[in-house]
Amino acid sequence: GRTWTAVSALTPELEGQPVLVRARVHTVRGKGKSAFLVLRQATATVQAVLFVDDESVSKGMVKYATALPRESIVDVEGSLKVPAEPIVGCSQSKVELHVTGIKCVSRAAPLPFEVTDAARSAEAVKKAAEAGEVLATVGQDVRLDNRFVDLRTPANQAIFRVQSEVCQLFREALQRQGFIEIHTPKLLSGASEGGAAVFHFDYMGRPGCLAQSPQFYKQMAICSDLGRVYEIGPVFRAENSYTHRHLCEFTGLDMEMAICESYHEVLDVLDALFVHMFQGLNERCQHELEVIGEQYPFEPLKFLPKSLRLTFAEGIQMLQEAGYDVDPFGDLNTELERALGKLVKEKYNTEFYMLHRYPLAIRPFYTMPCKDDPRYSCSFDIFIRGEEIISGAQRIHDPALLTERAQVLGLPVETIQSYIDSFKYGAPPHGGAGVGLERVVMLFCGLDNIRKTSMFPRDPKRLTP
Ligand code: ATP
Ligand code: AMO
Repeated sequence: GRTWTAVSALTPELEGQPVLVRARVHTVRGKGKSAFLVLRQATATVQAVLFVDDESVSKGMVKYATALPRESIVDVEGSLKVPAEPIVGCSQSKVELHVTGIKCVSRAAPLPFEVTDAARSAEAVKKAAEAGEVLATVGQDVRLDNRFVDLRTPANQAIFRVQSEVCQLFREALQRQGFIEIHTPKLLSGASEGGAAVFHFDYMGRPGCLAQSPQFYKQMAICSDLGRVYEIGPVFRAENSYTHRHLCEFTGLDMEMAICESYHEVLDVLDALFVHMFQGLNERCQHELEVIGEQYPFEPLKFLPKSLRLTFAEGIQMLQEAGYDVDPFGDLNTELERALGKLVKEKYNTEFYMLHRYPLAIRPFYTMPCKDDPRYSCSFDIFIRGEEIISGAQRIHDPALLTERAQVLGLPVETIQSYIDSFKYGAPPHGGAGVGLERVVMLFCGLDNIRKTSMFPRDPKRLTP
């Protein structure tokens, strides 16, 4: 076969050599006897030129190249030259591809929008407006309706590389700490996180539910002596509210482990895991984070080498001292979470922190009550930039107490009997947590909407593409 070169590998060292690339037509400009194309492969771009005066280039070829629709895929042969001046706007600015042959592999139909318009930052649009120029932008719904085109913008290319690295770092850190990866069923007979937000479906004539979390199964894995487990998998929630941070399908990063004394052992694992993850992202995704910042500017996340732990009561006190009227046994709404995030940042100089010992009444039925004060629970939430990314707890491993808690919270015990029974035959004390992947990426990168970090988002209004 022929030798293909990646656009990102087109550097001055290859000057004079013949190269063959397959890339998209990013932009085209015809200028009489010449044509200038910017070719793009993911985020790498290079200028390709055709001159009629070159011996292998005909008038017809220049005309053909000039008429190529943007986003078409072409095979281009040519030789690499080093231009006198760097090419402004191309990632491979120090070289230019002098074309000797060009063939369209896949012709693009008229586009729903220009990729360059979708890639524009709000800042650039504002600056242009101040100078009296109107730059086109593309609305979120139009972008999502054509997500396969939208994903081609540099920021989107970078976001999903960061997302992949989050999963990689999650796996790495947990494997290193003796966890094994498991896969639990997503077709269930009942709700695992309370009935409200569950999707029902027909399972061979019986009622079925889509998993709202791997909660029951990761716990049963601990009862089966698997010790330390984690899962990366889909989570389904029939959230009938249209917010910036809720999806109807998201990716859960779940972990569960046997513990000796307390849920702080789980927090220790999560602390090491997330510090490893943030450092890893800053090191391995430096370029991607810059590219995201060019369209959506953000400040790097502030975190401490050892993460801050505050009790829920301490958090409430901080809010009260700042003048907020808060119920010490109620849940924090989005606004209060953000307010507390701001206070914590001012006082402790971190945007990543753990809040633990939540009131029992606002936690799921499987949460272990505190021994010293049963109004509280052995549970925690973890926040980035004032928004929740993780929930977790020590679990109840006594079947009698579990049944009692389910009854108190009004759950249909018969639908979860097999789960409760799994604790009857000797169950180790254990705890764990669930992390929302899309939220981690959104908040690490300071993005304003979870749809930006979901490849094909599902929300109450959207089931396609
Ligand atoms: P968890 O299920 O662990 O609480 P979550 O982030 O999905 O995770 P929710 O229980 O859905 O949390 O909501 C947490 C907080 O976010 C709630 O206390 C609520 O005030 C707020 N919230 C949830 N939905 C909305 C909404 N549609 N609009 C505004 N705030 C919301
Ligand atoms: P929880 O319901 O808090 O806990 O979910 C865990 C984490 O998942 C993310 N998340 C969501 N992300 C996008 N869209 C949603 N609708 C959504 N809902 C939740 C959040 C949240 O912190 N079984 C427990 C976890 C455990 O205790 O192990 C659970 O599901 O980042």
